[in-house]
Amino acid sequence: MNLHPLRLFVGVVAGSISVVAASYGSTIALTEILPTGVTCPLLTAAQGTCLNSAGAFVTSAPSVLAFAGTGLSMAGLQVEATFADGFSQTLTWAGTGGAAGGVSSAPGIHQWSLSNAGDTFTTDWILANSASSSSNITEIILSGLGGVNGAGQATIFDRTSVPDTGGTTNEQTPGSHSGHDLSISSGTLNTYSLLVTYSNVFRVPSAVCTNSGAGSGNQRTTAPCADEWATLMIHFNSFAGIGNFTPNSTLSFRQDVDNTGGPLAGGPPEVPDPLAVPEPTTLSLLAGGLGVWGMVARGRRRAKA
Ligand SMILES: [Ca+2]
Repeated sequence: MNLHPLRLFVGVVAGSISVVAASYGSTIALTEILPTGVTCPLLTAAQGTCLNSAGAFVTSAPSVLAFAGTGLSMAGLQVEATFADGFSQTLTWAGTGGAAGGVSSAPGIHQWSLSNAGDTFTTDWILANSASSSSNITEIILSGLGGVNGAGQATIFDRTSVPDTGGTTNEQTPGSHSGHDLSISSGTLNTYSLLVTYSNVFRVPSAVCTNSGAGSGNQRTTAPCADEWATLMIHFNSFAGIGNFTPNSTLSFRQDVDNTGGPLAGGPPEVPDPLAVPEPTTLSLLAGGLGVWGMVARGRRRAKA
């Protein structure tokens, strides 16, 4: 099962998206995906674009408990790396001492790591594809849906508010304070071309969005406020440029995270299975009249598998 159908969106949005110039000649395109029926905010050019998809969903927790997430507090975060040769690996974030944390895979021909050593609002993430790797990294997906830290808190990604004046001004989701969109700080290549996608939007029970700053009229005013997200995808090689994240290279970037008061609830919409097999007890009750039909249905399921 693939919890991250974001790859499907890469080709869809690449043609119509606004691209923001980043440092070192690189470009970043920011996109957010809201569930069908949740109205997209009117984003500024710097904030990127928004689209709706039935595959996206709303996640929730009782509160945003900590707005100063660190490498340590992100324990439990799921990080999936995909390589150009088709290899894919998902690792669970863990603390590595002090305020630092990360994921790292050393053996084999797909050696990579992602880490952050402090407060994510002010401290860079560092992505590395080792010189021992034999393939480019094409995509990194980070998801707070997979787990929680030792205090039972999940990790979510807080986007930049407009205007981003700090503190609680324009914080949107209550308790989140200002966030920070993914931005490139430095890298060993000078023409990274990133498509950054935020999906599976987060909300707290309160319907209020805190929009106190001037110029905030383009934000959503009721939850989900669309500044906090459970899933972040970084896709390489979306536009002109070197693109793919080659072996023996690093990328330093900034992205703010917060921690929630409890695990994330919510998930992909349930799709009814028209050939679902009844529970055994139900099946026995129906055996007289519908038993033959049930056996036919099961046979069809086996045939599809
Ligand atoms: Ca915020």
